[in-house]
Amino acid sequence: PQTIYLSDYKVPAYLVDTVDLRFELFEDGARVHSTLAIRRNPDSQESAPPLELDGDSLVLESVALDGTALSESDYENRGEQLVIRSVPERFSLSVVTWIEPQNNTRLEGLYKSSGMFCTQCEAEGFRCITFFPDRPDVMARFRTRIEADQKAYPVLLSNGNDVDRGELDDGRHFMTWEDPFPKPCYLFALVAGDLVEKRDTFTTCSGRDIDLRMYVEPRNAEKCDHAMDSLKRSMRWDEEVYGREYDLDIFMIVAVDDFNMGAMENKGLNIFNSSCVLASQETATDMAFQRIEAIVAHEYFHNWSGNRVTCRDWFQLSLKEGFTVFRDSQFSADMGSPTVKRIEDVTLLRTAQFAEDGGPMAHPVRPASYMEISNFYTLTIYEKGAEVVRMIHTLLGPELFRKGSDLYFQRHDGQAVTTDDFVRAMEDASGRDLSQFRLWYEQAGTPMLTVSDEFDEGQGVYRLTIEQTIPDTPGQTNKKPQHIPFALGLLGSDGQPLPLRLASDEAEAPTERVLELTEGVHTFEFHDIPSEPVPSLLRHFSAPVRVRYPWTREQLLFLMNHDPDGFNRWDAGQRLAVDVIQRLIGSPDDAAIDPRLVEAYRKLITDTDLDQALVAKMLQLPSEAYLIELAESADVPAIHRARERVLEHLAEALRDDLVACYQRQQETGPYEVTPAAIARRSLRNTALGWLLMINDDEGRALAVRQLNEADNMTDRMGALRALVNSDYEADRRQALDDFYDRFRDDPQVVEQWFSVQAASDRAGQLSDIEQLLAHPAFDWKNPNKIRSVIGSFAGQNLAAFHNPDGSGYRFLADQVCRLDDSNPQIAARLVTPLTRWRKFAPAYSSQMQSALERIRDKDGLSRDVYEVVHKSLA
Ligand code: B3K
Ligand code: ZN
Repeated sequence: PQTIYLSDYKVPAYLVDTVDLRFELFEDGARVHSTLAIRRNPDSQESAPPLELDGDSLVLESVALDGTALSESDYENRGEQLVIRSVPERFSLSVVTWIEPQNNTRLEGLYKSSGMFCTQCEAEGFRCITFFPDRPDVMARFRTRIEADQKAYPVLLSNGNDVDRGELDDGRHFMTWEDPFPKPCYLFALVAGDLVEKRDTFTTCSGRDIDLRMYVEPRNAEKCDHAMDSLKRSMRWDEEVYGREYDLDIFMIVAVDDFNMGAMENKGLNIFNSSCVLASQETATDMAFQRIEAIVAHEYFHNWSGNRVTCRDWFQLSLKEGFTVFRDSQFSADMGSPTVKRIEDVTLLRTAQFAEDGGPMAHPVRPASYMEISNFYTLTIYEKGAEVVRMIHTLLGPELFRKGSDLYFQRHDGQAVTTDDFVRAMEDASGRDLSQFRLWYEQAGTPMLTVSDEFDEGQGVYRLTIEQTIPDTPGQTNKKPQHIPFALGLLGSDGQPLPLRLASDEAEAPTERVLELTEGVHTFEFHDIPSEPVPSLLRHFSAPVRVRYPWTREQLLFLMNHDPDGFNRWDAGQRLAVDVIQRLIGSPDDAAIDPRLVEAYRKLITDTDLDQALVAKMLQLPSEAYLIELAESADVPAIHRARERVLEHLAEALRDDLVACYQRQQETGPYEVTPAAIARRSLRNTALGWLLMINDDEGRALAVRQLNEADNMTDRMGALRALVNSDYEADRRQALDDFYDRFRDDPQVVEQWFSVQAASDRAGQLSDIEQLLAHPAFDWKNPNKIRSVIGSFAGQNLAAFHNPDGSGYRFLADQVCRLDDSNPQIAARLVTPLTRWRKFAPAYSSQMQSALERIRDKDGLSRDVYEVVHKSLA
């Protein structure tokens, strides 16, 4: 496979003004008629370049130029490209292709899912539909006519407004859609199926009524309300916070069962993975409700950050993804608890994105090269990209940031632009110089900040020294220091925040400051400090960096109790727990568990004055994945045992408090998805899980009762998970069987049922996983099922996956090879846990390496998997 470089970017030689599409949909295939209005790009330097159109898996039926059929000598069909050597300055090109959506298992382009036709064109799926300059800087106005059997496909949808419809012979009908906004072809969408429609309306800030429509299979008709409400909240929020009004008259959402990703922001016609949009109290957990709200918002926000202003090329992917993730996380923070949302975002970043940034696939937020763009929809592009935008927000402050985003949208509306254009708009609106800040887009790797301090009692001066280093990553060494906003506070011995005086004569000093690090080493002096303070570093996680500082356990306990920044209170608890667990790894000495940790947790469980949403988060011990990320040379079974020992120790010591906490949190009113209610359920289910860890019979009885009486999926799943992870084997079996019988007809719930087993060290040993793969509800063509069994096993059931005999690795390699032919995008994603092989102790890493080699040696490896495996072994 070829490597594509950003430095090779050239403007397109030809532009497309309009695209006229006609789809004839049949059971044995689809005929696509496309007519393009094409002209030479005045900005292109090339003289009389050939016309080159991208194509993939297309059967070419005919080509005509300005109405005259071309013969095969007039063009060259190279399979992946259709080349016409000589064309006029301006012309119309008509191409007819034949495709087979019913056999499309890659789920890119036009394919079938549960009997309906649907599309996924980002990044390069449109070329699987027809020949086209498939690059985001070619923006055209689309008109789409869909023809299909009326009975099987009563609903026919595409982007924009419906402008015509009618009946045809043989029981067929058609519908025509027109999208007035020029767009890149990756935002094209088509849906045809037997779907029910749910309607609502939204009145925009300028008083326009927007028709909101959701399309789902009839059995899902009752699962649309939450997404619809989330959509309306998103539309209002984007008007209020970013001044962005919706632009078309219709906004549609469609739910599809077979989907490679979460959802897709096609103009006016968002397509969602069913699991990311459908919800009811009985079938979706609180986490699912929150995820749906966030994804609906994310896709909606793309209408401006992505669609109205799009990417020039795929190296700029974070332009739309990083910014839009930042926007959706601001939205979720506003809808719920900002501190909890920050904790969740940082947890994902520190476990998964830091691991990516420290591994063989590390790449900058704006990569310089790739082989397969599908491999670059990564945590770095999305989550680190969002952190980079957040840092601009922190450096500029909310008002200037808003000025910058207004300027960006106004200046680039209708254009395909770069991350540099985004930063320039922020600079121009604020007057700030972000030239050094741009390194965040260019340099990969997680910066490490090493912090040291000294207190000069005589002078009342506290000196803080911060050194920044950025590790080498593939292809990048000797990095330059980056511009890092570092928020901090200092706490006095009474726990009160101290004024931060950077000069001795500073009168009104704030108790929190954002220091700006730009050099390798900085020293800051704080004056009038009465006694040795406890520093609260990197508040709100103001930059995506690691911090090294020699915290004592006393300091961490102090911060857990006193830090006014909720995020840092949580973080202090995590650091303390990490320290306790790490001490235990490989040591059998139970007495080593610090009693102060137990007391800190007792306080969390018993003190009802604390913010319960934060308490629910603070009770979660650092995950195995995070402990692995922190380890030098990870021995996963040892990490797993140490963490379990701490959990069991805590559960035993706090047993009565846990029962009391469980009872106190009993639900009284009707089910609600509010931060307080979510926290209540989370606390209860945590208590239950801990009690079952120690085989507590009262806990077992509570779990069984909760399972039988639950009126919502959060409680049902909480009880099921607790039983599945317990030693009560008979109860576990019974609970799993009952659960399956009850929900066997609901694919989204069956996916949760698969996942809770595959992720469990009790119910998810390799032989169990093999049984799950043989289960009638498992489906090799459905990405959700693959993720819920294979993904959960390799990504969450870490002790089983890292079985010292290497069986987990070989298993994963086999599944990747099996999926490589049918769905390369999913296969490449599944490889991820193996790519981290260098992170593990030698006995493990050598076997992981062999598993990668086993995949490498498969015949006809896809470009997707090839890139990941070769880069990992390099
Ligand atoms: N933009 C889509 C991602 C599509 C990826 C295709 N390989 C979803 C999103 O980020 O909103
Ligand atoms: Zn997105």
